[in-house]
Amino acid sequence: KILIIGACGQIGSELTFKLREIYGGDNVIASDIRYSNLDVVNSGIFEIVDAQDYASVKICIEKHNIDTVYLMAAMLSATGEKYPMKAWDLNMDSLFHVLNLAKEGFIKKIFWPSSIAVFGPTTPTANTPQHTVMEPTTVYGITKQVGERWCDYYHKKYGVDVRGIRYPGIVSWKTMPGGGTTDYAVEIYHKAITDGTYESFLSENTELPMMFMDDAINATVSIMQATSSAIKIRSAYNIAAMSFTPQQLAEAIKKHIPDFTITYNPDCRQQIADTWPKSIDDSAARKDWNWKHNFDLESMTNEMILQLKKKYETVQ
Ligand code: VAH
Repeated sequence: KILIIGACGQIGSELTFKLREIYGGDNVIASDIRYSNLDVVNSGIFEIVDAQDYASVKICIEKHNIDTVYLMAAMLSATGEKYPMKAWDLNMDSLFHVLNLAKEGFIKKIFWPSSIAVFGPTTPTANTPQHTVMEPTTVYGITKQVGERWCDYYHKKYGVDVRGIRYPGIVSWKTMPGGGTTDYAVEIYHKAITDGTYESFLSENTELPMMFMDDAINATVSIMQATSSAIKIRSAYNIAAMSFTPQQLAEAIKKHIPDFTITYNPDCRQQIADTWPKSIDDSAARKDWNWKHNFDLESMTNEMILQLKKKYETVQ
């Protein structure tokens, strides 16, 4: 049985629906610290689990006979800068509880999300390699870098079958992201439809690696379905689909909404974005477990506009 911790979040919610589709609703238990996404809560088995509380996690694992855990709970980059110690405690306590439960034999397989936030201002920004200098300057990036080291350590020392992916910015329409630096790339689509204009908190030429949610979910499912011997890297794999700037994204939206306008008012998140890569080399993932993306900026924008127009029409 599968447990998703952080099932109400941007990735966790779509992962829940996808895993229920693949493995059957009764085999997938969704959990979060509160009932913050009623679509997830009301569409299958749901438990309140506090990822920072070892007993809370262990009780759920024993109650539902869980053998696989997707740990999707974390505090993201922007919020993490506001509450550094909370970000450290949440992101690290939750990882240690799940790694230790696996070490003690209660869990067989773990998915743990890393991020391009592990890279910092001294990392080569173009086609950033799988193995390179990583001096992250955000608390979130530090938790992801050290989390990768612990995952690799628990695999080598205790044989824990943990697998990870360095997600780029993720664009989705079903659930809003929370507290990220790349959230502009989701907000802009909503505002383009509801207001016809968007004030970007990143400057027009801020190029970042991005990915449509469907590709991110497919990557997550496929790395977990790969045979253990195929997973050569137990920290976390680079994956990539596209890179774009707010200006390029606005141009893609204008093809659907010609009168859409964008303005720029960079805030504190600009300093975070400036430390991250512009593009990512994901050849290791493509080689080891046949990763490939399907969506580019145009096809993602087609899908986002189509789905959000439907979503807002039903609301009005
Ligand atoms: C964030 N969406 O903005 C996350 C992600 C690469 C960005 O880690 O913090």
